[in-house]
Amino acid sequence: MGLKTFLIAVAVFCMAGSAVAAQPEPWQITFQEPASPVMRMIEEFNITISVVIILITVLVVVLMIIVFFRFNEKANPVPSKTTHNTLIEVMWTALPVIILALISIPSFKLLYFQDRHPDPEMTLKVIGHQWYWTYEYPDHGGVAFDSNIVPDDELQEGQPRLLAVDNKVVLPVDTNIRILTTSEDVIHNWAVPSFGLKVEAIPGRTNESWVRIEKEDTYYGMCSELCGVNHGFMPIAVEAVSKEAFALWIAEARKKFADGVPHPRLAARQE
Ligand SMILES: [Cu+2]
Repeated sequence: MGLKTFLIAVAVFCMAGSAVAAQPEPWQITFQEPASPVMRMIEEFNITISVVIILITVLVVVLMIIVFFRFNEKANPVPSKTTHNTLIEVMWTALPVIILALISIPSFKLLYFQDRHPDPEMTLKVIGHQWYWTYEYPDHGGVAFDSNIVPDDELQEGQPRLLAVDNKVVLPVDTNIRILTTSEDVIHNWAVPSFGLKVEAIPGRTNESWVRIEKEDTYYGMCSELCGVNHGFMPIAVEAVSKEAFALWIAEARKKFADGVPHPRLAARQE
């Protein structure tokens, strides 16, 4: 294979990972296409870290090659008796510390950016169960529903196996959405790669994160905390739609899931 053919093959391979958003692809090696500011920042951070890793690896390999050739028995029959070199020892202690300190700056920036949004426009509450998810829209009349996997024998055209669900979470694009997660049995984890979200759902505790979806699409994710035998069968499907389409959907959902009456749990809270 010529160099040109090889480079084209590599390019096609890399593009295959990013051509389709929102769900894993066969032979994918990179992240799914980012669809939120947080995931964009994670991707940038990943590039920064990769550059640091590559530079350090190259430096160490070059030093080792120099040692192999200059200080082997043949090239250097009478070895030096040197045991200490203060300057080098200070350098190999201080440099890694400085590199780590520098990495911590973008790292903490990202950590606080993804932690929570100061001014969310709406809230989605996610409740983990063995083995399905419940979604609540507390500021939209308490719409609440369960979301179960579509079993293999009921899959319809275009529904991805092990990822499709009966009731997708519908969310508006270009909206700062607070995500609250909790669980009613064991620890689950609500993870959607394109959003850069991986939030623990812990019984007796509410965790917070946020998302701002940038593009209309269907986004898939999975429970990412070992939670029992059907851990692999509680996928997440988020349908991101325009704000207008979301308003229509939520009006329908209020009839379909709650008959216009708030979910019992929410009704109790509002009293
Ligand atoms: Cu789970």
